[in-house]
Amino acid sequence: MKVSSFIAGLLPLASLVLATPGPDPEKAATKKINEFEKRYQKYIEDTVKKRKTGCTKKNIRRRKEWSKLTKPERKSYLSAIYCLSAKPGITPQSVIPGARSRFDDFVVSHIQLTPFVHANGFFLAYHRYLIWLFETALREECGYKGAQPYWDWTLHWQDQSQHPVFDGSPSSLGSNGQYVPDRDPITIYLPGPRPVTFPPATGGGCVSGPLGPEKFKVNLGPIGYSPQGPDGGYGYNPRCLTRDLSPRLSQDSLRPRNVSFLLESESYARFNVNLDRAPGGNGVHGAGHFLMGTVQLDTYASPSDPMFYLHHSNLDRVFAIWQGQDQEGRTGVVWGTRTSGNVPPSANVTLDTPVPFGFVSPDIPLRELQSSIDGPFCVIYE
Ligand SMILES: [Cu+2]
Repeated sequence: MKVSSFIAGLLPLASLVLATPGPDPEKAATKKINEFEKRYQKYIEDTVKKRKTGCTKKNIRRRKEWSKLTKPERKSYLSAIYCLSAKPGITPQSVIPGARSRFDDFVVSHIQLTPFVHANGFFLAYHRYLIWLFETALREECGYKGAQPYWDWTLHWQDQSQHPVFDGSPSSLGSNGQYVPDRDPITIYLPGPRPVTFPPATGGGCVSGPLGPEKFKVNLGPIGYSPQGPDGGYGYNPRCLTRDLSPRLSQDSLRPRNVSFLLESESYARFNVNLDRAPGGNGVHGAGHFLMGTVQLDTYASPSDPMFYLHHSNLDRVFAIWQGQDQEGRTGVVWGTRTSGNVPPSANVTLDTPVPFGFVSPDIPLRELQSSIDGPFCVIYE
């Protein structure tokens, strides 16, 4: 080889080595998120510290990231999930014949209300209160002492199977599903937008660990894709919990940059739109469901996997952080209509519009479900 061509061959390599590394955009986004989070936490702590009644420093529920819980705390959350799944529910079998437990009552609320509480004016308030009700049931009916944990998608955005919540150990919420080859893609039918198709990913079968087939069952659905379960997915369809983790969906939509993009939304309307739509991918809401595959692709019965509550708590956390940048200006604001994706078209919501919950709670006016430390709520995300 001639010396000149040898040097020419090295040039691209040299330019790689010599290029000064630019700032890592994900690190910069994480820093931004942390700043937003600190400002929010300071606001909440300062506010509840001054209060003598209502939501105070004493009774506030401190929600933590799953990996920040001690192993005994994680196991006590699991025990409460088992307890709720073993308790009789309040859903009339004449209405939803497949519901079998208190755990299923919350799945039923979501099934019945899916066409009215997504991509619309009720979305954030409905899910905020559903989590609160679920957490309250774990505490008051199953002796759970802690708060609802959350799953910060950005910690392992490159590969969620690395998150301790999915490691399949006795202190996890189960593993990825066992790999099942040669599966068909799943096409989901959402109320509102066009159908979306998801190719099979890295799992597809039953999870192992604490939510494995011998310890936990999914009773309802599928409803949002075919083949549906018996009675259109409302019938009794006991089966193992499955998952199908997709690193690609996570990498596309759950990077720190996606979260900082959402937190930078300048209006409530923008924040709502950005939850479900982001440049280059899905919004963080959809992506968090979709990347888990199978059960989480069924919009209706998605609370059948306890991960639903960890995902939605993190979404609620991002909402609370966004509100905490300007609590006065960002509570008491409304946007959107009463139907999912406004299909069929419906009236705009107002602060007086009752938010529906089905059997798990009476309807509650939207104005009472606005702030994470007023009305029924008393929560801080640590
Ligand atoms: Cu939902």
